[in-house]
Amino acid sequence: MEIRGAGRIARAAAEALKETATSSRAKTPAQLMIELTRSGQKLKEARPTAVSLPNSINFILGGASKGLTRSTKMGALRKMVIRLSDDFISRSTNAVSIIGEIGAKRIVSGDLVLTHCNSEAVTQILLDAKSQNKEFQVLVTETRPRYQGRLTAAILARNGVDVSIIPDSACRLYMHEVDRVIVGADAIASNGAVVNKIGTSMIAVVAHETRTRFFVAAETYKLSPRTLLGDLVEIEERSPLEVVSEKWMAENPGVKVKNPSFDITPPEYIDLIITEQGVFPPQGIVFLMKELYPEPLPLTFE
Ligand code: RUB
Repeated sequence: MEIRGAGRIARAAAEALKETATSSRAKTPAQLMIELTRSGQKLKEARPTAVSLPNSINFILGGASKGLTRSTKMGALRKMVIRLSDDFISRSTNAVSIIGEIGAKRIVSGDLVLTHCNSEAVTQILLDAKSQNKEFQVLVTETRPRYQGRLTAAILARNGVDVSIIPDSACRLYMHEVDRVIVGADAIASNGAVVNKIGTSMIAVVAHETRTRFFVAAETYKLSPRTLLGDLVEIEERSPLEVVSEKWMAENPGVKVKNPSFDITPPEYIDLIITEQGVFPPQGIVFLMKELYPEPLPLTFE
């Protein structure tokens, strides 16, 4: 959790592979590939829900294995991995800024926008809208149990956005005043369902009730190609100590604590998915996914 948010996680994985390639003592390209594959596997296990993580690793290692021939020398392989990592990182940061540009068009002066958790893509949209001198207000949920909403609120306030934090449980009370909800994503399934911070689906249901627009902002490497084959996205379960203290647990030994970190919002509750490739209704995501990932399981690194 020192590195959090699906986009940052993906870029950190790319940095880590670059680091492996740079510092490896492998003597042959084959040894280096084995080492990189092990690093990639370990990185993938770090956060099971953010599909940006395996997508980033597969982009780099898949690219390296495609570019590898019998005559490739160690130095060349190292350089290739470094170049692919840098390429992923710059595509990722570029995608966030394009999403900012596209998404800001959807915000108009006078809007009340609600967001949940802390998403770089959503924050970029709001900051871009602000820099275009649009005057709007933002409600940010606290996002229990780790309060990532405070991060979002602090960034927005520092940039002059009129922002208020509300308890997660106050969403329904305010929803009739909200013009649009914008959230990020950790993974998007082939049917357009969005996996994001726990509580997102509850907000989507409430938005549906009041016919409030519900947008998702996500780079295309959040699309989960494995879901084309019927795989489900794993939901990370975090420590009960994020919810209650160790002391409280000891005093109440009969109480079990559950702490799922993400939930799934079905496509029926989503109006639009904003990506760096344009905006899509959730039902259209499958076509983008097939175009971007023509071979959903192309690698031996899975
Ligand atoms: C963060 C979270 C964010 C998505 C998208 O959860 O759910 O909404 O990761 O973020 P956590 P981004 O804090 O548990 O990692 O747009 O920055 O990729």
